[in-house]
Amino acid sequence: MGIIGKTNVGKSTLFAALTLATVDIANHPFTTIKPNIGIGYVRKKCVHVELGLPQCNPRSGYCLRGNRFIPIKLMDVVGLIPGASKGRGLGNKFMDDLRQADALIHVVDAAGATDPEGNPVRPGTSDPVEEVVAIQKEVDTWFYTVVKRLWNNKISRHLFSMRDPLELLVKSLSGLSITKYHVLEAIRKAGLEDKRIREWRDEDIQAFSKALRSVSKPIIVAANKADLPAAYDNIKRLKREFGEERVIPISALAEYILRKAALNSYIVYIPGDPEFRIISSSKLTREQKKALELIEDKVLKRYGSTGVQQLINSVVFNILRLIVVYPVENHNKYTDHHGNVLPDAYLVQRDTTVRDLAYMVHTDLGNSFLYAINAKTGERVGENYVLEDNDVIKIVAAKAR
Ligand SMILES: Nc1nc2c(ncn2[C@@H]2O[C@H](COP(=O)(O)OP(=O)(O)OP(=O)(O)O)[C@@H](O)[C@H]2O)c(=O)[nH]1
Ligand SMILES: [Mg+2]
Repeated sequence: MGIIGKTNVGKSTLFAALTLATVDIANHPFTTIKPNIGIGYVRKKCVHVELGLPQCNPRSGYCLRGNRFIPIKLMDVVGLIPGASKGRGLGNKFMDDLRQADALIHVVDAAGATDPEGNPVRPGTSDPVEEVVAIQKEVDTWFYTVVKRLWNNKISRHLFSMRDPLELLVKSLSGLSITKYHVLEAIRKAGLEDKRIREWRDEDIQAFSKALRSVSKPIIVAANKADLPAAYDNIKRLKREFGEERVIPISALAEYILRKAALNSYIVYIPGDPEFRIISSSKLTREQKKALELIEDKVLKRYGSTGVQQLINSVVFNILRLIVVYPVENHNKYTDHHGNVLPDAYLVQRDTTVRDLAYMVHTDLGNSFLYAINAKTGERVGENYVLEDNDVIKIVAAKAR
């Protein structure tokens, strides 16, 4: 996931809240000058609860009170200003870093406390709806520039000699984490199914890249600074304008403070929870107590959470529509050969087959695949079995020679 947005809106604060990494945060434009890369977690009820097991032993991520936290890669990039796609600000740099992203989190200043160039202004001054439109226009322009460049340098040259222009298109775009599915969807969305690729004109390429951006790098809006009263009405407007499920109100700062406080054992807080508990009030300074009270009052009571975990979950489960599957080696005990219970949780696409899963675990396992066992039912399943959410799977392969 890429974290994008105007400069000085809280992208790095969100990144730090999600990864607990130490990064530069400051109230002025262009604090971040190089991308930050880290690991955050999506939260899901762990299948060990459903299986009636006391606990699990994740190899990566962790499990807290029945909630499995599964790792995802995050990138916080430099901020944008109008004209970024033409090189204003640090625009050009931003663009290249996001090639690998499967989805984009667009952080906006929902309190309108920064101008279009990212300078601090009185909350309520700027319009976050305009900010969303302006920044997403920059992203689409960048995408078009990249596609057009590929078209001129790679695609157009071979378009007439290639038997299958679609394959050429898919291959040329693969560096942007784009699949054949994305390309076909974009062609459909742009209404270009009946037009031969060889005959596409510039406006067709433009419509195609706009559609391609939206299917291959879907954007969710993180309406940040939701703790400030100036954000309340703006959040309603953002939801009305861009859709209820595409706009998630968050307070990155509140989440950051809660996660840090939990790390220092001042409070008990599980990311995504509607509340926290103070462990020992005497350890806290007056300022710290005040900050926690404010978070409780202005954020948790109002929105039901800081919104940060909901944001990540929304991207993974509502937008990318991924499911979670657990490969195991012992299907009776749900363990690997060391006895670790449910050691791995994989986020996979909905149409993934058990054979695809075998390849994800290890190429050899994919190559020598014989059959699999659905650990919950004890049934044997063949290579074309399509995985379901929360499946626990043992893969049986031919012995290595
Ligand atoms: N009130 C409030 N302020 C926030 C919140 N999140 C971030 N901020 C403040 O916004 C300012 C900018 O935060 P950064 O995280 O550095 O913003 P950025 O988008 O990474 O900025 P650049 O890297 O400069 O583009 C800081 O003063 C933060 O404390 C929030 O949820 N609420
Ligand atoms: Mg930053």
